[in-house]
Amino acid sequence: MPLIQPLKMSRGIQSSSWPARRTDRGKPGAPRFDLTSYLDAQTARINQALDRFLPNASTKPATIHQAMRYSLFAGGKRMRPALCLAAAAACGGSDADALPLACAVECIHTYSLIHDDLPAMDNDDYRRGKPTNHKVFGEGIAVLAGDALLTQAFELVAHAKGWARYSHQALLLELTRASGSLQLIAGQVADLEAEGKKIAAPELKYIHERKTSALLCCSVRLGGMSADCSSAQLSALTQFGYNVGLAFQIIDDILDVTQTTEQLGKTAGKDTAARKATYPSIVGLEKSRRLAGQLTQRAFAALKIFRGRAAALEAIAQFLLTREK
Ligand code: GRG
Repeated sequence: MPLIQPLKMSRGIQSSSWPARRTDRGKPGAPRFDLTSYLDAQTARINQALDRFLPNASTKPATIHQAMRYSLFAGGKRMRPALCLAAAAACGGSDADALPLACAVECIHTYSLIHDDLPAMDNDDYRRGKPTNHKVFGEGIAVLAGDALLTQAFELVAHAKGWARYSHQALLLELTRASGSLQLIAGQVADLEAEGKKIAAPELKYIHERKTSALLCCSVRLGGMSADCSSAQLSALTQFGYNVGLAFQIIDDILDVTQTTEQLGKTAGKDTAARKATYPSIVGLEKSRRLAGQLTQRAFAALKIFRGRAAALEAIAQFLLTREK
């Protein structure tokens, strides 16, 4: 039995159910998981920890610390750190132990967005509902703010406890592999090189696996590691994170063509303008939605091993499938 009621996908997700509200879809009779309260509480916890870990805005050189904090606290959804904490909980761990790793992932994610927005990359003026970092601080400082956030992430790993099964070396390898030239950067390179070209679905999947899924997957794996999880639990989290990551990027591509700039807090319609290959452009909107639903079902199936302790992971995956921004 899947942990949450399966979506009806015989003819794709029905338009009346798309997009759904920000709530979970529990089994009939099962206690409802209040995702809104959960995410609000975790976001506050993550923001507090980030604020504590980062040099304050007046620390010399103040410009760089202001620029780092500007993007970090601009109002991101905090999905990667929330997933990290939820994975820790599924494996019997604590928020306190997982927080340095959750914050590390958010620092890497924010760095990637700052650099992605630069004129040399996607050249965007708007992110997280605000002018992009380089628009406020200039290109030089934006490059450095991204570099500093990336470096900060590794310092945060050093603040983690280290566990019997997972040493600091294992944690560092996890983060460096997900964000290095074989994953996050590889995805971005392939994305840049594919611009304006016709590519097929397997190449697009290659990009999504690296550009998006790798860091999402790393987030849940690090959460599990912070709970000294078993290898079976780590494999389950890997399956979950991989599939949620792929679904996340398909939804992101759908939202790019269905939502407005105001709704998204970032420039809508960028993919079409840049002639980027996306699932909607290759297979159409309905099939893209169906694919994202199927990937989310696979993610749910991976959670069976946690026997009811993965309610937060499940609810976040459902929310990511039905989100509107
Ligand atoms: C090293 C020069 C250099 C650049 C690195 C790797 C990289 C640039 C950019 C990749 C960034 C990217 C656009 C990844 C796609 C993943 C994605 C859809 C990000 C948006 O994530 P959300 O929706 O954003 O979680 P918020 O703002 O809510 O955190």
